[in-house]
Amino acid sequence: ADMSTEDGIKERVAAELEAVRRRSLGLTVDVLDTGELTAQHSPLMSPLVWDLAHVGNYEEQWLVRAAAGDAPLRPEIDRLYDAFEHPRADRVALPLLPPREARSYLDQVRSRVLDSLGRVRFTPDRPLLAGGFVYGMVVQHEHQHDETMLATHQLRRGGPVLDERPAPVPGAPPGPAEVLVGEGPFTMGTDGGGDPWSYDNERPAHTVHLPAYWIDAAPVANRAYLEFVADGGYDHPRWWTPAGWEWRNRSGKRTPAFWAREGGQWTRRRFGRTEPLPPDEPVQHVCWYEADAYARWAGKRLPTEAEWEKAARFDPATGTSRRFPWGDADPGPDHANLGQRRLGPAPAGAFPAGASPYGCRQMIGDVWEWTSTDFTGYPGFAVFPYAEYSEVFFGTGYKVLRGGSWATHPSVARATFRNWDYPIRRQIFAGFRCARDAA
Ligand code: AVJ
Ligand code: FE
Repeated sequence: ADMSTEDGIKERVAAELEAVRRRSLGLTVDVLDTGELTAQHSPLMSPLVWDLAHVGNYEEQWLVRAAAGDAPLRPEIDRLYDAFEHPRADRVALPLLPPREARSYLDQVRSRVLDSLGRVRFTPDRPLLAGGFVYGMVVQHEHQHDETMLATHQLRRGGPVLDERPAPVPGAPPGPAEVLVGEGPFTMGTDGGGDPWSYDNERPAHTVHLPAYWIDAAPVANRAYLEFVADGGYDHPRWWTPAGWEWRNRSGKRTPAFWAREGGQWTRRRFGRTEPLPPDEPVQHVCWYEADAYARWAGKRLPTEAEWEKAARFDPATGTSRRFPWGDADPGPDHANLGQRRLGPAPAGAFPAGASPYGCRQMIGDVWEWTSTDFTGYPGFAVFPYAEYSEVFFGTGYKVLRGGSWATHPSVARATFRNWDYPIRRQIFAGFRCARDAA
């Protein structure tokens, strides 16, 4: 689609709305029965049927009501699907729309949206609509919930229901283990120029000066993480922060989530299948405390969020920051493992064509990467269009994750995109890479 014209943006909006809905249905009503859709698979997650109707209600509030100015369709269910009204663990007890009703609510909302799309004007004097922003916001919202629903699938008991779809991984000559990022300034964040659908928390673009540092060229793989486990990494408080050690004692965890030791072999459970632990894959399902402890054991540390972003997108030859590590072009299959093309990460060190100017691979896709930074607003941050997306989470104990995972759709994976979670969380598709001071 030609994103320089209003019609071009609308064409892309319609295609993206259609594609994300196909994905949502493929994770819910297409593959699970009513019992599974309404069950609570984990206290950490919503019943899948809540996510499904929630994305429809969000679409109604932002596209039917706010963008088109049309009358509400089902205002009486707004509170049921308000994430701040009911914690995830309580949602199973709510009078939720049953799957069939949720499905038809989604269809009703969507047909209203498509009916009004032609008459809504993307005028620059309405910031919500300029460049089709609010439509992009709704597409990204549903894709983010789809990744959350995949985490629910991973936690669910029972046999596999998701197709394997193993996408080929381009061959990769081995590269250096670490790269050196020289001292100096770079542009962090965006003003939305190249990415009109970027979120408020990615803005504004601002200059950050960093001392020189080394950063791993690839995410930490299971093989290396196993050495930490075998070396008694979980048994020595010296590798852990006090809060991390407390988490280790309280939780009783001694490996990443979904790992097991069976007959002298390490296995992991993945979407209803148990398989040998693949040594070359980036480690997944570790919490921030585990990532931080591993890094200390390895004589390193987690990168700051700014160090992560500079290594991912700054080009020292031109002095500019890119949209993606490989340049400004949208992600292709040779750049990154994104969008649930596989049901897991590709081997660490893959995707040389997606490397950043400094030579870091897999900064986008495969696994979310924990950084050492707390989630806060950039200097000059302004809420847009609502505080409950980002601002209410600033400074309340969340750590920033970067880069997206194999489950993240390309529309939500860019070098400025910021994710956040509590340092104890392990159900998300997160791993990490390490850094160290150059001095
Ligand atoms: C940005 C992934 C932390 O899932 O809580 C979904 C995204 N915001 N609905 C979340 C989001 C509102 C958010 N994360
Ligand atoms: Fe949401």
